Amino acid sequence: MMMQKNSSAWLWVLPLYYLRKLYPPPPPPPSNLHRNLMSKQFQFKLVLLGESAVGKSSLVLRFVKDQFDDYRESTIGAAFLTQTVTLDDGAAVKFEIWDTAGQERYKSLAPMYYRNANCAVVVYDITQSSSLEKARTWIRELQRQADRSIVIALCGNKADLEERRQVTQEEAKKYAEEEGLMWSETSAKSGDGVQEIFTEIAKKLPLTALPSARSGAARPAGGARAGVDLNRQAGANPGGDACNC
Ligand SMILES: Nc1nc2c(ncn2[C@@H]2O[C@H](COP(=O)(O)OP(=O)(O)OP(=O)(O)O)[C@@H](O)[C@H]2O)c(=O)[nH]1
Ligand SMILES: [Mg+2]
Repeated sequence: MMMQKNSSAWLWVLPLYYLRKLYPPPPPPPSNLHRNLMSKQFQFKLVLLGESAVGKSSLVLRFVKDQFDDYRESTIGAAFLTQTVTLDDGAAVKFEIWDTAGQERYKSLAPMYYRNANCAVVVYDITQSSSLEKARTWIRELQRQADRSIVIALCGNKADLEERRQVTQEEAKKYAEEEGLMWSETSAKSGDGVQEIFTEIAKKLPLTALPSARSGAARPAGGARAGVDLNRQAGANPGGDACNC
C-alpha cells in the first residue's frame, strides 16, 4: 500500500522537475549598485574656472536649466550643481559641477574645487583678450596641481558678440592644440555649443575605469563614494544652486 503511494507521488515530481528546467523562475531584481552598473551611470567632478564675468555661471545655468539671465550677480565663493548627459551608447554621465567665483579675492579657494576634479572647463570671453591670458594661467595651474588625468576644455564664451571679438578662433585653437586641450566656443546667451562642450567632455572621460581604481576615474552612480560627499558638504540640492551663483 505504502509503495503504491510513493510511486504515484513520483508521477507528479518528475514532470514538475522538467517543467522547472524548461521554465526557470525569473532572477531576483538587481540591487541599486548592479542596476547602475548595468545601465552604465557614471559620476564625475567638473570644475569651472576663469576670470570674473566671462560667463561661467551663465554656462552652467544654460546647461542645467536651459536658462539665461542678462543681469547675473557675480558668484560668491562657489556654486554646486549637477546635470546628467546621456551618450549615444546609453551611458549616463552625471556631472557634479563646481562653478567657482572668478573674482581675485576668491582665488585661494580654487584648489579646493579643482582637487580630485576629473574635468575642468576653463572659460574666457572672446571679447576680452585679457580673459584668455587669465585662462592660460588657470590651465598652467591645473597642469601643475590638479590630477594628472584631468580632462581640460578651453571654452571661448559670448560667441554671440562676434562684432566685439578680440580673441580669434585660430589663436585659441592653436594654443589648445599645443597644450593638448579640448577647445570650443559657446554662447550661454543663445545656447550655441553649450550642450556640445559637456557632451564632448563626457565622451573623453574614462568610462571604462573601475570606481575608485585610481583618482580621476569614473564612479558608478549610487556606488559607495570614497572621500567627501559633495552634495552634503555644500548642503546642496542636486540640480539646484548650493550657494550664490
Ligand atoms: N552676450 C552674452 N553675455 C553673456 C554670455 N554669458 C554670460 N553673459 C553675461 O556676462 C555677465 C557675467 O556672467 P556670469 O555668468 O555671471 O559670469 P561669471 O564668469 O560666472 O562671473 P563670476 O561669478 O564673477 O566669476 C552676465 O551679465 C551675463 O548675462 C554670453 O554667452 N553672451
Ligand atoms: Mg559666476
